[in-house]
Amino acid sequence: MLLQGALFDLDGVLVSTDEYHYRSWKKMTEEEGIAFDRKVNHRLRGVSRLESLNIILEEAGVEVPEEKKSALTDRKNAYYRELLKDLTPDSTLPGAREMLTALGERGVKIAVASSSKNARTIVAQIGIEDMLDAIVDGTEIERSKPDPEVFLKAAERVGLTPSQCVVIEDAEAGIEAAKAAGMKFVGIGTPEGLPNAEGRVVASLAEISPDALLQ
Ligand code: B16
Ligand code: MG
Repeated sequence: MLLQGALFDLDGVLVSTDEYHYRSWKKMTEEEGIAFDRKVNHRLRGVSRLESLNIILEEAGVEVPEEKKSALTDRKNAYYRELLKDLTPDSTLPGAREMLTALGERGVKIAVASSSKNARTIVAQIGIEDMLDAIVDGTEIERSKPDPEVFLKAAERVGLTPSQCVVIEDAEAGIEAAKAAGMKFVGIGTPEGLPNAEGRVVASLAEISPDALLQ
């Protein structure tokens, strides 16, 4: 029996906004004299904005009073939203658009399940709204990945049970969330970058067929 729902993470799976996140965190941390590199950035995949800042500060050994944190995350988000203006339909990652089309033709329910509060802007910029049955984003959840909340909400939104859904994720936190939700999963990236995906990893959506994804 093939699965009936595909729940896609957004950043790093359908579109490479992960690079924009890196560049905007880098700009803000450089201005503040806070150490930050790509290795730390990898830990931010799928993690909420405030939690991302906390990870950066912890890695850099810097303490910032709670009340000052929102000024830093707001500034990072302003830089990030400026970069988002460059997104076009051509910005979708290899195989993403083809996969959404093929799944839609098979009658599979498709949702975007993202920790990002900017997810709806991104979806609109890359022009995939019409291919989706639901979007659950960072504004609708209380607990970000690895908590399963975003995926459970997305399954509910498309009228399916967790066991009928596959999650497609580029983040360790997202794979953890899929497992906690009781869903199948496919990792996008490398087996080393996603150790908890237990080898169920492909480099991009161009490397897997719709049927293989649904098995
Ligand atoms: P925002 P995803 C996540 O999106 C990103 O991977 C993560 O790096 C980011 O911190 C998070 O969204 C919050 O994003 O600042 O736009 O609300 O991978 O879950 O689609
Ligand atoms: Mg992601």
